[in-house]
Amino acid sequence: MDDLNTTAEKIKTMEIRGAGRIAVAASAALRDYAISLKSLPFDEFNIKLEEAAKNLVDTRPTAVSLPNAVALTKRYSAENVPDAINEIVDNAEKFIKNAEEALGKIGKIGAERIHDGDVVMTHCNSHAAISIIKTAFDQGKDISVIATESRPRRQGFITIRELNDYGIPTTLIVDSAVRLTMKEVDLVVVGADSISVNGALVNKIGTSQLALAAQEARKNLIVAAETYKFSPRTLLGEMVEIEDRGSEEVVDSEILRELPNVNVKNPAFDVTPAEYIDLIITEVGAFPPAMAFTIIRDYLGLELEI
Ligand code: RI2
Repeated sequence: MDDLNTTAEKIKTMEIRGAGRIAVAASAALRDYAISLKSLPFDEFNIKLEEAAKNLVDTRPTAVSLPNAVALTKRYSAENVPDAINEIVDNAEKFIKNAEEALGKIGKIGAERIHDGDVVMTHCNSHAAISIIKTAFDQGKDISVIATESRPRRQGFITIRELNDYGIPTTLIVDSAVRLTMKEVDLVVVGADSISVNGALVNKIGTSQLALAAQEARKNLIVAAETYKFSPRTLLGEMVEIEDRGSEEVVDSEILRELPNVNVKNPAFDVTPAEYIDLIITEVGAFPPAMAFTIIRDYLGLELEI
């Protein structure tokens, strides 16, 4: 279970992060773990695999890409270990290939929404959102980006480095400058950790602030999300859990020790209601958020459980 535990730990500590990358890493880890169980009797194999799946899913609660990837990878109908392993390996290869191809497709579809001369605002670090921005740039459009810092972990720095290296003119702002800066923006593009059946978006804390400011300034907000970022469990009434992370991400523990009456709250995600979202760009097309149920039914299946 060593490699699996290592991957689980890297997801927990955010060494592996980003809803898409977490999903791909979990699928690969489960595949390799299943292969390592090849000499076990079938009933033991089943138990170990369930434990491993739970171990991965429990690392971070919010990005539904993680339980979706695990559920899609560990599905098998075989009743013996070698055949079950073959199915799991096939599932993982398929999931990882689709996830990689999805980014290119999302880029192509989403880039249609970016026009020559546009200023695009983005938040945090989303590979799907960046794929749209890079594709528009590759098409020769003269665009620039405003990227938020994304406190507390400042994933905005990953974004600005990536855009810089690609040659895209980029301006970094602190999160609290979003509303003031919105008047310069033509389009907001963000990623997704989860999308629920009512079309609400769960994404990095502060996303809903971009959405509010965009709506006030009459600018469109589009979401870049692979179909596996939609949450089938929200069909059963389940709410997406918002991850609370440690206070040390926000303020130095030394400082906090001197402030016994101060409590720090560090929610990592927030919810943007569907009415603030213009379109969700997936690898199978651009949909209004009201079509979330259709995407869950047609591309994930209603019985997806872990
Ligand atoms: P991609 C990230 O979460 C951000 O919230 C980002 O918008 C989302 O995952 C999707 O990222 P975190 O892992 O899958 O930084 O598009 O907490 O890369």
